Amino acid sequence: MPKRLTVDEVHALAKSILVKHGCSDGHADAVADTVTSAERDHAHSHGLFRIPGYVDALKSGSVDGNAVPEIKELTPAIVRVDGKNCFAPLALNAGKDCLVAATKNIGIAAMPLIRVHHFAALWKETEMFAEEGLIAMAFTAYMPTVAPAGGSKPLYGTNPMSFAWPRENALPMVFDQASAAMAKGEVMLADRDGHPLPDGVGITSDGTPTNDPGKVLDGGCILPFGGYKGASIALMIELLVGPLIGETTSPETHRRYGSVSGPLQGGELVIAIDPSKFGAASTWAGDAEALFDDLHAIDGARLPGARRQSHREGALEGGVDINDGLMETLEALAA
Ligand code: NDP
Ligand code: PYC
Repeated sequence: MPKRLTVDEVHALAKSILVKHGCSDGHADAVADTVTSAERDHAHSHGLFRIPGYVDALKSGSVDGNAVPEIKELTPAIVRVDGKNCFAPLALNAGKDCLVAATKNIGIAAMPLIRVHHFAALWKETEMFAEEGLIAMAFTAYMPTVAPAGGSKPLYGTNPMSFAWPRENALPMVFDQASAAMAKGEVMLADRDGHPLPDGVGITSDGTPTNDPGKVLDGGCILPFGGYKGASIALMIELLVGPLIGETTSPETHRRYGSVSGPLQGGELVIAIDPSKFGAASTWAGDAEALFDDLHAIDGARLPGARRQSHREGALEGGVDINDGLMETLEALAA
């Protein structure tokens, strides 16, 4: 029987491990919030499963668990956060209010984050802006894991993007998807749990299609979602979170920091939009709801994010099950 923890216990466990391994209270709290939200929403590939990687990064010194992120207004619409080698969650929190203020003032604003180590699911990072009434998009890259269209060697990161749309009487609509056919974290969970991958997710080191997650992780690579279309989105994300903001692309991240385990230094970009400033202040929300109603009128269709959000209440009331092996690892890290 897997061990069941309350959401508060998940947070306390994550935070205590991070503090023990060198994180300040603020960083430990911010990462624990991220990990706990993932467990609460059954996004297990980016929940407690990531704690050993966060600890590896602290132990190797690649991440500074005490860094104080620095905010700089590059223009009235561009608020840059320099994480100074910290985990991304506290850097994001540090810049949040400035981005919200700039967006509400100008209508559209962006927050590049540099020198951050990102290891999380991206939906939380747009949902938090939708909770402030803003539309938000977020992007980050990783290290070479995904083959470009036509190739069979890893080049792009699994490069997620998230988009959130605020709603008046419902949770925001949020999608969050890797530009890979499957996030690497999901491939790792399939490997751990002995599940085959669906067709079209991965190839072996010699380019042969495989359903074996172990072979994908051992020198193979993940394919982009939707062939060349997903590959172009992966490329766009590399450009937005690398060259545009003065951070590394996935291949460059690998060249510089590839020998380190856990989350590697890189960039993130958040773009926020104030829907009340685009000329449809009194209609945008209702018109969007009409579209959502049209979608729901189609049998079998649902909004992205709805499955994830549907787990929330149950987890807050009844807790979440933690995989046995993972629990042992976490207890050892906490001891
Ligand atoms: P999925 O393919 O599981 O889901 C992608 C999106 O599609 C979700 O918003 C999901 O909503 C939605 N969706 C799934 N099925 C349907 C459906 N039938 N109808 C409508 N919408 C649907 O996720 P990925 O494997 O692509 O990514 C998993 C996680 O990994 C993400 O949170 C991502 O941020 C994270 N990641 C992080 C990286 C990093 O560098 N930090 C790199 C890559 C990934 P729902 O959840 O409700 O099913
Ligand atoms: O699941 O692909 C992934 C991932 C990369 C970095 C964090 N998560």
